[in-house]
Amino acid sequence: MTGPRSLAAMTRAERVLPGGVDSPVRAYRAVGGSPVFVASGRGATITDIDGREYLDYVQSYGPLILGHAHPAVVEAIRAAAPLGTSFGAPTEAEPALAERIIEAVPSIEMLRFVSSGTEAAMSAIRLARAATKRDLVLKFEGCYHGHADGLLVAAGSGVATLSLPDSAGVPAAYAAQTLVAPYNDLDAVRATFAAHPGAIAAIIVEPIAGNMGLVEPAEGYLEGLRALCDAEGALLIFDEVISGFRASIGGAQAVYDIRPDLTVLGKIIGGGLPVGAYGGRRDLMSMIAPLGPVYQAGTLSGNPLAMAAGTATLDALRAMPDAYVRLEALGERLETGLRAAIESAGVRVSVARSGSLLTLFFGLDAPPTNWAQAKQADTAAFAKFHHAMLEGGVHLPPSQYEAWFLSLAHTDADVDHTVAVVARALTA
Ligand code: KE4
Repeated sequence: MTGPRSLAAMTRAERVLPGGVDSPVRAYRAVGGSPVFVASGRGATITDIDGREYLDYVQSYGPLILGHAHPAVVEAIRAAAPLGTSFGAPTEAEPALAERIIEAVPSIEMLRFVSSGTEAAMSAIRLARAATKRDLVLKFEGCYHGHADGLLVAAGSGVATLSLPDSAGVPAAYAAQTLVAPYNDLDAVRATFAAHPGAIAAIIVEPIAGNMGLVEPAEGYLEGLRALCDAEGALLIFDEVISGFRASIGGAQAVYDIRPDLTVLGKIIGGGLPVGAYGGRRDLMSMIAPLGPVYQAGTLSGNPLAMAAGTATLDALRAMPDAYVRLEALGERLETGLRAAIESAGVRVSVARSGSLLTLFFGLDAPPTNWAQAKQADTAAFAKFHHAMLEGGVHLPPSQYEAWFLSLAHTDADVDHTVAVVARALTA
């Protein structure tokens, strides 16, 4: 039950913030009830303003691969702050972080920092359109790339038809520049290119999808996208805002051995502070102002505190040679425990996992491979489960269509405790 201070805080927040929040998912509209307000986080746990502690699998939706308030990250911010919080002038902190990203992700030869994943995706698409002199962009149902107008679109009636706005305020003309196809369906991509020959600037894709719940790419899917882009003269943009530095130190592109033309990053590279980045082939990035004709700018881009937090995060990851072995082991332990709990509860719930990302799909006998399948999930059952987990002291993303995020601060005991709470919540 949400505590009295959180309830009062929500009443206060709703007077001044739409829905009382600064990002819609946080308002619990998908699960009902009123959100807990967080007072603090440390490692794998958060404490709400009523003093209740929770094991946390939201972890800010991905940035906190080290867990909350990691000492190295806090110290980096503490050291940077007294020197000044922002200058509007270059600092060495920017190439310092950029060099670390470029070293880890070979397809990125040059990059530009921005302040969110949305800004990064929006800018990468502008660059792709400039480089190819084409206007159309192909994205996939169930993938999310931030809230830039052209990306808030729903699939048109047919696969190759132009899209419709999926948000108020997006002009039909903007939406029509974006095509939408089902994820994990290469025939649909072929059909889309055939319907729009020479007109598609780029494909943008989450190589490991985390916004319809966790959906992995089918065998050969990413390779197929790469080949089709090469054949059609379109650019391949990997949106690794979630998977970057999470799937491996080189992201999903290293795991699947695919070289995209451009990569979109965010979350982990900022260590919990506002950072996004887009980068890739030097010939493409050299088109970005002030070098070239593609304009993009930002007052707080490359912010020194955010650079410090991101650098500390990547340095901590590099200092742990077994970081990704550990994350995989934690994920496997959690998955194994959840499967056993589901089996003994005799409920229709399927488990999807990729490394430290996991989703339980309620009402589905198998993990979905695309949005059409994912949207069949029993969201009411998920909502009931979410509240039972909260009562049990486990804080999950309040949506069937988000992933759980494990961190290096989670322990085997945390995972085992989570499984025990799940076992009770499934039959609550
Ligand atoms: P931001 O603008 O929120 O930093 O990044 C947008 C974005 C881009 N690409 C991918 C693959 C993303 O997952 C996101 C944002 N992720 C959501 C959670 N799935 C952020 C949570 C929220 O919107 O509050």
